[in-house]
Amino acid sequence: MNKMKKIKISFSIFLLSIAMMAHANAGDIQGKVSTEANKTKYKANTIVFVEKVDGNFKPPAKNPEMNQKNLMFIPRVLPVVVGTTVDFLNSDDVLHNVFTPDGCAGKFNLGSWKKGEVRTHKYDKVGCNSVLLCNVHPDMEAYIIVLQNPYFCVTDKDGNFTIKNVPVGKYTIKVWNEKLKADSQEVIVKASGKVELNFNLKK
Ligand SMILES: [Cu+2]
Repeated sequence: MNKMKKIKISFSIFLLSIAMMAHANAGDIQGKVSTEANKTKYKANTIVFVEKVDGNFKPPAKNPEMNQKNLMFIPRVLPVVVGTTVDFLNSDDVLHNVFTPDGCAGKFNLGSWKKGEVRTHKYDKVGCNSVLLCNVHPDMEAYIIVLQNPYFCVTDKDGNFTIKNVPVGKYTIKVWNEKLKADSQEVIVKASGKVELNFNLKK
């Protein structure tokens, strides 16, 4: 083997090991939330999250949006990393309001505003589960949950969730649902592969 070829091969091995290391430090936590037969509509919009991960996590560069459209808050539930500012957008032709009676979120009332306008609120208390209401439309309701880290997921309509790229370690995984009992399980994320995890939530 000539010298050039040797160098090329060792460089390829070097690149390959870097690629493998990037994947070896984290894994996905994947599973399903199920409920009692008469509560299946609550499988969706369950927040599954890692309670505590070492480190400090910054809020996302772009503020997550809570929309008011067709007389509904969209999304129904919004998990955010502590310190996140949420944009409240009115997409309807009517005036909407946003307020919360919950102390952990500062009992704010942002007033009322028209279509296309955005007002904001910063969520800075980890563990705060607060409701959002509109004083113009009493049926409107949504929830914002403030978490320590960005390793969270909202279940789809069938209760499926995947929390991606969780650093290797031992964690408590918690679930939050607006109508069902909170639950938790311990998991170990290893350097290889996925962790399977299922929850059966009770009223
Ligand atoms: Cu409204």
